[in-house]
Amino acid sequence: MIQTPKSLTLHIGIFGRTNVGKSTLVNYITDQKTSIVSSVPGTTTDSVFKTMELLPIGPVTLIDTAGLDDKSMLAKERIEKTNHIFTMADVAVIVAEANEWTEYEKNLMAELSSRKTPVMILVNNYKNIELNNKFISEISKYKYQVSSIAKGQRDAFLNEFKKIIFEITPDEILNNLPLTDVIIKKYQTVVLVVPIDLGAPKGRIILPQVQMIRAILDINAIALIVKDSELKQCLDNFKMPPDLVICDSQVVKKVTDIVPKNIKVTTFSIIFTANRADISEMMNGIEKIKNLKPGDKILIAEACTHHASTDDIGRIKIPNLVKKYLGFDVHFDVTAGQEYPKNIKDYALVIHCGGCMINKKQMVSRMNYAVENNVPVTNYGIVLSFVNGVLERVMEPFKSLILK
Ligand SMILES: Nc1nc2c(ncn2[C@@H]2O[C@H](COP(=O)(O)OP(=O)(O)OP(=O)(O)O)[C@@H](O)[C@H]2O)c(=O)[nH]1
Ligand code: SF4
Ligand SMILES: [Mg+2]
Repeated sequence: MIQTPKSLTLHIGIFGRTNVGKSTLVNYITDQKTSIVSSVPGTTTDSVFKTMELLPIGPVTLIDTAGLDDKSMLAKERIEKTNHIFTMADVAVIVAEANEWTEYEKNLMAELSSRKTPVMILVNNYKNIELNNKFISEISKYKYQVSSIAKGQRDAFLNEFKKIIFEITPDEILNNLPLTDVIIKKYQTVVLVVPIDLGAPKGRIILPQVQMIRAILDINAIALIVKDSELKQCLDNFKMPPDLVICDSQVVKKVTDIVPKNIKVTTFSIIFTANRADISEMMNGIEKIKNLKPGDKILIAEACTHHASTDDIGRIKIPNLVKKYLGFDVHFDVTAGQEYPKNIKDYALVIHCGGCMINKKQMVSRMNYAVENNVPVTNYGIVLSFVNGVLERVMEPFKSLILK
């Protein structure tokens, strides 16, 4: 469990008015003092993330948020932080008081339903008020009433809580495999090309590659891992050609040159993006590259922060290759971390990383946000393949997903 990447856990957002008992509930579920509890409204300021195993669902991340009903200046910052959690919650729990369904809860429901986030309502029953079932039945059939300090009831509560969360979680989230059902079939052979250059982390293989190996094993296919320097020798040794070669985007040109035309090739980054975002939209972003003008601003968006190397893909390689392709200068900004800059409309294009550190919901939210602001989005792997003249070939395994 400790090893399961957070991006692959079900994200459960806990929302509700200040002082309604959200943090108490999180502590009750985790059986730990995960969040600070107090009778002062607005105690939780930064969202608190707690990952735990919740069988049969599997690993989940509980997100205790700050209430949004405080009108103070300080509350503004908290509200922004909680709004950010809407973008990543796969399912939501609204903690409410018995028989209190105010404008606040109604707005919360509207926000969550606009994001298609399934909701469970948890009524805090510590005042022992008999629940007027009617008011909540009209809103959701998924509800439960609990006093989150009643120790003797924790097991019964957890069983019911897990049952409801399991029921409301969409299947595609519960069985989220990196598109292996579209591009790889049972018993097929896949060669993974993993360059071990100076930029590679010492002593380990990076997360998207590890996740891909696991996904291939999960569908009973065969994974063979090789560096780009040994790829030709590896392919020459096959009696039957492999069904697919997946490579790091940075060696896509070299790999497509080596791999015979009858063998399909794509990149890790494209598989992850296709699994987590609208690949047709990403292809529209490529159309935009063709029409960029001198001086246009491009946003390189990375979903996590890391120390950039001297030949960093987002800061150095992609900007240089795009400028070379265009034959004139354009301006690149980099944003790293979970939020976009406020002036997103100033950009002609967003080039997004594979987003391996964020969940699918967040990746989709980030894409939608740019598109809603009329800024086309594309992806690292797609851009690198495009400027290297091999886009058509690496997109071939996904053609059933691309809308013309
Ligand atoms: N007696 C009793 N008190 C509870 C229960 N749930 C919450 N409380 C109390 O209600 C107060 C607020 O609880 P919190 O869990 O801090 O509420 P919150 O929703 O996280 O509040 P903010 O972080 O301010 O948004 C605390 O004093 C809790 O001890 C309960 O089931 N029984
Ligand atoms: S920058 Fe993006 S692709 Fe790279 S590690 Fe972070 S989230 Fe993953
Ligand atoms: Mg709290």
